[in-house]
Amino acid sequence: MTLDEGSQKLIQNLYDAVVNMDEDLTAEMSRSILARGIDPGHAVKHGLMAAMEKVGELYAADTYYVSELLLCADALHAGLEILAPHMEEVSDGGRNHIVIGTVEGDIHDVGKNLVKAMFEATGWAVHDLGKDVAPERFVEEQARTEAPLVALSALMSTTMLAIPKAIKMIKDARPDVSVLVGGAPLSREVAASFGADGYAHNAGEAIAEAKALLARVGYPRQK
Ligand code: B12
Repeated sequence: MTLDEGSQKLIQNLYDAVVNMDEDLTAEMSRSILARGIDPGHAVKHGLMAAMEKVGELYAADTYYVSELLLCADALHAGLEILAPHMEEVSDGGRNHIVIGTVEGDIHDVGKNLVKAMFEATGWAVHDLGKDVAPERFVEEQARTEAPLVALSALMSTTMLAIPKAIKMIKDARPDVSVLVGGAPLSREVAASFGADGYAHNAGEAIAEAKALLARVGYPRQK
């Protein structure tokens, strides 16, 4: 999509507002973007999500710390609340469902919440079980929602061992359900050895991986 100069400036301002932890300005820019008729999906991708990638880099470089990360995530959510309901994928009624949570024993949820926000921003119906989630809860929620995909997050080398246990319970109950995993101590190789169907290194890659998983099993509501 080609944007005029004024629209490009608005997307840049949206990006800057998130990186600068300015929740109010993020909301204001999001409203201006809608008022100007800019595609909200484009604004989410090139404004909000691009900004969170930058925030991730600043965090990795020790320029930002956890408190900054959380404030940026607040700004991201303020923007998503305004833009996401106007996205095409959300309004067409054929949403894909996903169950997500941080595994048992683990209370880290910043990364999981970013992944959740990314799914929401791209039109998925997300059933978030929160953190420190017992494996049975994943099984129950999958059965309740009939979600074809379950996503597990683990941030510690100790708690990632809860992943294979949860995968076994989920697959024992429903062998056709796909499981996507992620979190800092994991890699594609480790994920595969745990029996996961998919792995993604970050929130951006999670969407493409999820779509590929659903396409592989021919899920009917796949876009
Ligand atoms: C913030 C933080 C905390 C916060 C958590 C706040 C919260 N609400 O989440 C607090 C202070 C509470 C905390 C507590 C603890 N922490 Co801590 N914590 C961290 C820290 C500094 C950052 C984690 C984070 O938020 N990263 C930012 C997010 C954006 O990145 P991310 O989580 O990796 O997520 C991205 C990807 O991994 C991926 N992803 C994540 N989940 C998923 C899921 C799916 C499905 C997919 C596809 C992708 C995906 O996408 C995300 C976005 O791009 C890390 C150090 C570090 N550098 O990672 C330590 C760290 C994880 N913590 C650690 C420890 C040891 C603890 C404690 C045990 C400390 C203690 N002694 O009490 C407790 C844990 C208690 C428990 N039972 O869980 C260790 C773990 C070591 C290990 N064994 O592996 C680390 C690595 C610090 C260290 N170097 O020692 N912690």
